[in-house]
Amino acid sequence: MRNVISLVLGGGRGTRLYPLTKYRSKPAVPLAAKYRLIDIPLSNCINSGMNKMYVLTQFMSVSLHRHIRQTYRFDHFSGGFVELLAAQQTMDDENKAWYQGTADAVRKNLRYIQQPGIDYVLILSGDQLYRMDYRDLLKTHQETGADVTIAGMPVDRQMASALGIMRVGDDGRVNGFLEKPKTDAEIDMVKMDPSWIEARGIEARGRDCVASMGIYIFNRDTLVEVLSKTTYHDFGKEIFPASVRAKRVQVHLFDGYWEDIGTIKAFYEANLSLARHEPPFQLATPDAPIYSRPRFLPPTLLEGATVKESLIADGCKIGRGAVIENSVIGLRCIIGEGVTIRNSVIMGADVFEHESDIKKNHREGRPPIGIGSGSYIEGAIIDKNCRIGRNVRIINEQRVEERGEEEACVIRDGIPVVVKEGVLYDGWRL
Ligand code: ADQ
Ligand code: ADP
Repeated sequence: MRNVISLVLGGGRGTRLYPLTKYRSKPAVPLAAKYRLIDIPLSNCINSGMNKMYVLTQFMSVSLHRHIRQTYRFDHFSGGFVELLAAQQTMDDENKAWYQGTADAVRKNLRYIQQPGIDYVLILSGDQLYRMDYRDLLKTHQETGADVTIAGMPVDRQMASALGIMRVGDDGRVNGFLEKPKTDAEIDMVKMDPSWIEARGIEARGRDCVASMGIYIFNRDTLVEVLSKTTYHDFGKEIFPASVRAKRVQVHLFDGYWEDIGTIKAFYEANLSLARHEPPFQLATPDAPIYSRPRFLPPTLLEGATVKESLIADGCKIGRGAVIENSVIGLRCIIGEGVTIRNSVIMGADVFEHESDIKKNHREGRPPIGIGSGSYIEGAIIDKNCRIGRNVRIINEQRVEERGEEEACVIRDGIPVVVKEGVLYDGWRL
């Protein structure tokens, strides 16, 4: 696997996950109480023995840099590394500085993949939750003699319009690619017969489309050629539709758990699904762990709470009479007495506050970091380091879809989100 380089596409301008991306780059967004989004593709790479990794991001947040630096350390003999490649560093002129799309992001960093000894480039998304052994993908790629291999999964028509859809021949060669087909007529142009899917040992269950999972393996020279001869900005929108004739594009079928968590709603739902009884995705497996930064935190102290179907990270203190149901409670959460938290993602805090700071803030009327006693939170996301006072009520009873831009608590995709470092004073109500 030493001849493979992995590139993780760490996000465009991050608008779909805003406001979680207000103060950090997308790969640094916390996930499942103690991880960050970037841990998923990087763990998959390490577990697949592919340990030369670059993360392409628009801007480099301090928390992303710290997380990568303190987590992904390799010994001298393995040759492994994780490097951040931020758009802001490749700038030649203001406008061109941002990566204009996925292919443009890779093009601006071509020199890193042109190192000697590299034969394959694995391209991954930074905002998906799944577990895959990329060696299987590479095997399909090598056995079929493809120029590019795309991981594909069967989906139904409802999902098809949000994904790149491939028409595939009997030999697994992709002969049509349509990015996010909107109409039935468009879907019909690329749809497959469910029997084609069944013939490959996968239960079709009514699914008649094969979607690109945004996971690609390229022959290094093919990738360099395609990117240097064209000015295409995107893989899905431009490169694949244009390449299926000129190049051998192959599909590698996959039918496990896979979620794109690039929007607030998808992110919220994926987090909560992990806290459910029999979650669809296992964080704990013996062979393919998800890695994250080791921390020196005390165990969580539950003083007398009722907790059901929830993930609770280290370093929390949860007061008497608290009720926590189907929620994700991140690192260092200080939760007061009688607090109710339902169906919510609470990201936690980066620090434990000093007693003197808590007293000073109290004199000035500012609540401490954490959730004050008697508060009620349902169906919400609370970003890191928030100060939620006592008897605060956060629930979207009016079912508002979108609200606010600059407030401490906004609503996105119908989900109230308290922004990082947000302050909600005693008695605040949505
Ligand atoms: P999308 O996810 O909609 O579809 P895109 O917005 O291009 O496509 O994002 C792909 C990945 O690249 C994401 O992780 C994103 O954050 C990142 N990214 C986007 N723009 C970037 C930029 N300018 N710089 C760095 N990273 C960037 C894609 C494919 C579909 C496929 C789905 C599967 O285009 O064909 O079905 O992924 O999720
Ligand atoms: P996490 O524990 O979720 O990975 P961070 O990496 O953001 O969170 O912060 C964890 C550690 O980094 C904490 O021990 C904290 O004291 C320290 N820390 C947080 N913010 C800063 C900062 N701005 N500068 C230096 N250290 C920080």
